[in-house]
Amino acid sequence: MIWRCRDRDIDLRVPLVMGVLNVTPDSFFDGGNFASPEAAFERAGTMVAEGAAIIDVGGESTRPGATPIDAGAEIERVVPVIVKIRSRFDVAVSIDTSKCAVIRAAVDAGACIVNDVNALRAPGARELAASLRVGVCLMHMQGEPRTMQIEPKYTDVVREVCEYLVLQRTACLAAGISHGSICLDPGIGFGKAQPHNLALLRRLPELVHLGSPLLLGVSRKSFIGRILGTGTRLEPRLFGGIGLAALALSQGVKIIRTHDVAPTRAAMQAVSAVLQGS
Ligand code: 8Y4
Repeated sequence: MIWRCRDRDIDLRVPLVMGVLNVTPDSFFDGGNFASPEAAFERAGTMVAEGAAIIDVGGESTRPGATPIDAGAEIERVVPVIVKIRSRFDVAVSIDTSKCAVIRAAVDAGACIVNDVNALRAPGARELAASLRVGVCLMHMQGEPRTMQIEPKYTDVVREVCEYLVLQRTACLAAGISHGSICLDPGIGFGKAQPHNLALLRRLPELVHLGSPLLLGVSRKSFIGRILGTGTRLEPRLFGGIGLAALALSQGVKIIRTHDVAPTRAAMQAVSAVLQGS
């Protein structure tokens, strides 16, 4: 299984880590925020050394309650960091954005993947991704970041997430994006209550069955703190997240998006070694 990302063929026969790099002066600190380009670049170097195959660069916070910024400001934040990462490391860079102008600038700077929590629903985004031949990650979200955690509702969350992802994938194919360039993501925590997140993680094979590689982000998310009853403390969330990454991998997920590259990579290598024999 190969993920075609512009000039890069990413081999997904082995599971990969996507390292989170937030280039945001966000006051809601999750340990993944690096305001200056220098600090962000240094953090990227650490994640590459720890075994990240992809660095996910984001210039706008997508968390609940975050305030949006304009494309110009977002470009100013992410482009210098992408250029510097690509000049020093042979690593794939994904751009975490929904905006066409940011996609264009980031790919021009050296990004080869678009990670869009809005699944390329912005006008012209699918056509742009098709013309750039980038890899795309289509993520499910109910509602929009500002209000998505106010009473999320589903009849069957797994069925509805699957239907949404298939619909968005079909629209991408119609716009000219190659099947081999598409990966899917259930969007843990994006318009989901606790039982919804747990159902998605319990029934990942139904998402794997859709036939595109699956990416999953659970790292440091609040639903883990809720499981553990440890509030906002990061360390328990880290350990819980490692367990969930192992669970996800054993169910067929190919890419784990995480703030904690080294421990996630070790857990994945261990799980991967066992799965080799199956
Ligand atoms: C604490 C730590 C509280 C982290 C909230 C968070 C995903 C994603 C995000 C994901 C894909 C986040 C950009 C949310 N999550 N992209 N982005 N999949 N594809 N929240 O799960 O990390 S940001």
